[in-house]
Amino acid sequence: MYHFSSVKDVTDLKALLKEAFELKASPFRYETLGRHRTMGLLFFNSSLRTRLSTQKAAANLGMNPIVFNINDEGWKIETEFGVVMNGDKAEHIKEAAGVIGRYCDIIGIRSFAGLKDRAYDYAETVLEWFRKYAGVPIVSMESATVHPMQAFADIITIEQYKKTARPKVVMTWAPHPRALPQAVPNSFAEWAVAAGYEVVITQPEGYELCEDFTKGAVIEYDQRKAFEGADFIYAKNWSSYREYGQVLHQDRSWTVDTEHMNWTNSAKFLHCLPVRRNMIVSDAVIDSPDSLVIEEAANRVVSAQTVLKQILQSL
Ligand code: AN0
Ligand code: CP
Repeated sequence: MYHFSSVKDVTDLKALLKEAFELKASPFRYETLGRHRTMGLLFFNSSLRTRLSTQKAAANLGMNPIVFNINDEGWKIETEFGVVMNGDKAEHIKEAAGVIGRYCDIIGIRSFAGLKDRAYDYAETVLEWFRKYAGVPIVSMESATVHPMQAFADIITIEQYKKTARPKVVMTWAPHPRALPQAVPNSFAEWAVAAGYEVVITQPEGYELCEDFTKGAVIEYDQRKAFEGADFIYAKNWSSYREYGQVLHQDRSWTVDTEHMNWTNSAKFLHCLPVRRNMIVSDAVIDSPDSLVIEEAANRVVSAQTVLKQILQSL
């Protein structure tokens, strides 16, 4: 593996999962693999889990992680080409990527969708420029359209708790007061389908995701029907793809509460976090023994470490 942003970058998902469980059991087995290697962790946006888990994963592999909150601590970055830089942006992304590529052997980038220009976001413009100008492997730590480290951790968690070979996994839209990207649901859909699960996506009209990511999943607009027989409920809010970046409504009848969970086959509850309680999910559900959100977050170290190990082995 070299760059990492999609399940398409994985040649054998079953083998990668096996490796993930080996690393979960023995996190320090490869503690010298990354010796004398530097991992750059660039954050254009906020983070708790991604920042801490990826830093820990890199350290477990013997790498030296450098965390850089580029928006708060660096020069303001110009991302347009061919412009006269006479405003407040002192540094161009082309030089920034080139320089960081000289300091780091692998670069992780968090750069959320702007949710204004769909073509710009869906071209993964920032990630592409880093791929082009940094000259080292680039890992998405939630970029404009994908969050692969999260989706891989989600799949690890489902593998850990599933009771049948092919569980029914339901991803449900849930309300949120602000416009959120489609990165998490895009990645979860493509990884869950690739893992071979029965995948159902339920959402109100207007919240359909980009079809490139949902091929192989069933779309069911009736949330109750979707939940029937579910083994896992994966809740997430996202803004509209069609009316790009819009919050079409905040219908609280979609909030996952105990009544919703009673429609399922005693499903486990998943969410990538951070989560807004009593908007996305009721206190009772997230606090119940069926909620896996903390273990899911713990698995972020495992997913990051497995991916970084693969990349290190390809250098
Ligand atoms: C982000 C999102 O929905 O993409 C990050 C989730 C990992 N969430 C928020 O901004 C609340
Ligand atoms: N789930 C996740 O990526 O969390 P952070 O935004 O806190 O990193």
